[in-house]
Amino acid sequence: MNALWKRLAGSLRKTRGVFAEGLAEVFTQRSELDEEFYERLEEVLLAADVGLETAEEILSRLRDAIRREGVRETEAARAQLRQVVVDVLRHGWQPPVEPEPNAAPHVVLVVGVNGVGKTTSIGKLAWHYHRQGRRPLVVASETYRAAALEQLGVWAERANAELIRSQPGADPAAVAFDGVRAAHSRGADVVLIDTAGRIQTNVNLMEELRKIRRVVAKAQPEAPHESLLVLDATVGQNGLSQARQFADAAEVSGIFLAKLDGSARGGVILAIAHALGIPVRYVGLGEQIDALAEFDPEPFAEALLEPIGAAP
Ligand SMILES: Nc1nc2c(ncn2[C@@H]2O[C@H](COP(=O)(O)OP(=O)(O)O)[C@@H](O)[C@H]2O)c(=O)[nH]1
Ligand SMILES: [Mg+2]
Repeated sequence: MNALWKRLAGSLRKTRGVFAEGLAEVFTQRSELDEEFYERLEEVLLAADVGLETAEEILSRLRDAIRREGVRETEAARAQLRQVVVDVLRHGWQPPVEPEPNAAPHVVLVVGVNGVGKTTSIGKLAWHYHRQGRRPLVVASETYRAAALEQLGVWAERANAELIRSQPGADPAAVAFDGVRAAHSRGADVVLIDTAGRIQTNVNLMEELRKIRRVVAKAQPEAPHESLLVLDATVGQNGLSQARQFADAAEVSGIFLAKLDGSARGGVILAIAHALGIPVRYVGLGEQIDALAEFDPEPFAEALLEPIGAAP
């Protein structure tokens, strides 16, 4: 946990700047747990883009815990806050579904709006699986743009993954089908399907996602095993409404929160956990191939809340 914590603390610099520093101020400068303490705390939560609804929930749980435990000192309140944050992050959380060895290929469909980090995140996931000794295969079901096909090709090569692609303009569902079949014939055991970016309000593109799902299930009955929605942490609360609409249309089973390193709004991870109940599975912590972490509530709570320079 220490290694992960150190890495998170470094990558989450921007959010920590708002969160950890703001909290340090609240907890050291205020000696009483009065109304002003809660107000200052709320300001810090909102500044990190936790969102009003989630911030109020956190404060209400904190008040309860403080009352219940008879806490009088701000330092002890800090421990209570940490526990409340862990509880919020645990809501709906499960570790990622790991592909079973020697089973049929584990199929992951990756969806989201344009530019959120889908292709990059697929590159990281392919590398993650490759490092575990799996045989990843990536599928370019984003067929509209030639540049997108090339970008995925570059990531596939870096990650030692096989690549299935077709001509620009091919039917995305047909390519996805071919990809899953190719995984069977080539002995790949993880299939990562890259889809074109789409706006959640575009009915045709949402219908296309449903078609991809149906066709993938024809290639392999229980697939896709996971539908990962990639969200961009730098857009903060806006990602939440994206997620709600995608969840309805695309049967999202997990979230990949990309660009958490470049965001001062990392508090949105609390809002996602609290409001959506869709598990955050992974976070993206940079543009490099290994800048990926599996989401785990406790080290994340530590990394978000602990004062700069402290170690758990
Ligand atoms: N800092 C940072 N940048 C990222 C991360 N993930 C993706 N990006 C960048 O976001 C931009 C869009 O990524 P891309 O994968 O092409 O998005 P897509 O359109 O959803 O496929 C690129 O410049 C990536 O390098 C991340 O975790 N951290
Ligand atoms: Mg892309």
